[in-house]
Amino acid sequence: MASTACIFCKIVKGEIPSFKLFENDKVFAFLDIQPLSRGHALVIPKFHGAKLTDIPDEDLREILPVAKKLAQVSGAENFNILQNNGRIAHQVVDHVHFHMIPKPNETEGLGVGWPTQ
Ligand code: IU
Repeated sequence: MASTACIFCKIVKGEIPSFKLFENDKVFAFLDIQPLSRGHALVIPKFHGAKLTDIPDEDLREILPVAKKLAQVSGAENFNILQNNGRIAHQVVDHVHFHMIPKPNETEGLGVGWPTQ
């Protein structure tokens, strides 16, 4: 299930530190280490698979509600949910991950209960 070589599996197991935002039996969420904006989060299945097509539905269906909650907590009115599959599609880490990328503007507040990055 978990891959010993996978960096995101190591993050899930706590072998590599991360800023954890959420965890349950199937899902783990943490702040991206190279954020495109403040609050840029990654939501991943604990099940190891490189591409969306490798992940069982029962694990996948737990992901979007977490991404939705993180978007709500971020306070961002504008945000992207992004998920890349394969090098040509800009996937760098071969463990499925959904980006939640807040798109702040000058008027909306970001950072309700969130760290400064
Ligand atoms: P991509 O969809 O595979 O291109 O995105 C990979 C993301 O994983 C990218 O935004 C990295 O900053 C992020 N990341 C991370 O948060 N922690 C890590 O240890 C590694 C990559 I490696």
